[in-house]
Amino acid sequence: MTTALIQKDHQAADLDVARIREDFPILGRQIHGKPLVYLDNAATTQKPNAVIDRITRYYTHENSNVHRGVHHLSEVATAAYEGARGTVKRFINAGSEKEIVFVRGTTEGINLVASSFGRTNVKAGDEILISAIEHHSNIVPWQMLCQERGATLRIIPVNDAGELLMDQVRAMLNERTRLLAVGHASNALGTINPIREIIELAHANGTTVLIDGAQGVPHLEVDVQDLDCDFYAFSSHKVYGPTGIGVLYGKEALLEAMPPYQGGGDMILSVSFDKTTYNALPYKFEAGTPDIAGVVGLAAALDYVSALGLPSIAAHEHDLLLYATEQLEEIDGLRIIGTARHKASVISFVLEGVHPHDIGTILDQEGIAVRTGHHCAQPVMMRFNVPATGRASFGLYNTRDEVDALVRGLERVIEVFR
Ligand code: 7TS
Repeated sequence: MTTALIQKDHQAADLDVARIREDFPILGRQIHGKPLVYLDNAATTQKPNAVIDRITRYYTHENSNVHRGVHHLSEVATAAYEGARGTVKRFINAGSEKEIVFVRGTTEGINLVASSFGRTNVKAGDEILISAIEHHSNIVPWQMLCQERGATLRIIPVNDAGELLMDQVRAMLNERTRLLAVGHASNALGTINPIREIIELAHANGTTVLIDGAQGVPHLEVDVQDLDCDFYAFSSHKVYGPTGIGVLYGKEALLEAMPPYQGGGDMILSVSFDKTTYNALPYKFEAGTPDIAGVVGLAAALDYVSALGLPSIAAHEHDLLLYATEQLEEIDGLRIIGTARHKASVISFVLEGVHPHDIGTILDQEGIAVRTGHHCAQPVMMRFNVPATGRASFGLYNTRDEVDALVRGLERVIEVFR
């Protein structure tokens, strides 16, 4: 064992995973008569009691609409909702609560920027730069925008390990590049991108930067001021919070200059048939009754993660990544797709002679949940010349025993199909 690995083990021991697992009621379930081994955390994470109970408390004690009534419950709900905005601000170290916009998730955050920032700033002949390993939600909104504006979408290539070619980033940035949008970490390969360097290069070129943080926030400490990104989007459900809610961080000056994304209640100051004036940030971008329960649930999730500490979580997940990589590499005919030096706890793989879908089905019978398919990243599959992969992705509650279960499950797959 290398010194680095031993160090990681030491840090990983910070996390009392056996106790932590008791916080997640679903982990006690049996699936097809076997204990659940949940290794699909990149798709969505399970929820701790702290989140489930917080949502129950909201609906049993606090439910009301926000920013409206003077009655007690409306004040309580508004305080909870706006308090959660403060929690998010602190979690990603934003400069102001005005910079925290609640959206449905990463997808909506990116669409908001494509629609509002894109339509006002991107014109015919301009270029938008993304990478070859993006999730569809960081591809399609830009394609739609480019089509509408007559702009060009350009793709930063990756090497065979799945790492962005940084000399290409330098070469592709030019006076026409309005926006660069890349993932913090890839959901299909696990690659952690050097976003600090990318942001610096883009800014030196006068290019605005959006980071798709869907796979960043659950695993890495994020300080948006330190990174100096212009936009950062993430989803609550991938960081142990509820589904249907997420965050778009944007620098105040940029958000201030952007037109609303949707019209409706809450986003206005005054409406008449002649003229409507818009509300201040961040409300300008939060039309309609928001997902109040989702927002307070998200804050509970971020508090939960903060209490454990992202450095400890990251060390534990890194230990699982190294252990699982070693174990999987031992399996005859198994090939890992995505071998970047810096990886989040995601392992994509193919097994010679077995379709990934069949891997998923057999593992499911053993109670093991992995994702199989293209992971909403079809261009990644094309780049690596595979139709699909199996993917195990680890969260803070996973264990080495579960990695062993995965390995036994894959041996069973081989028995059945070879
Ligand atoms: N970006 C990345 C990098 C993602 O991994 C995902 C979801 C999204 C954006 C979209 O997030 P949403 O919450 O708006 O849907 N990724 C996955 C996945 O890997 N398996 O299921 C969803």
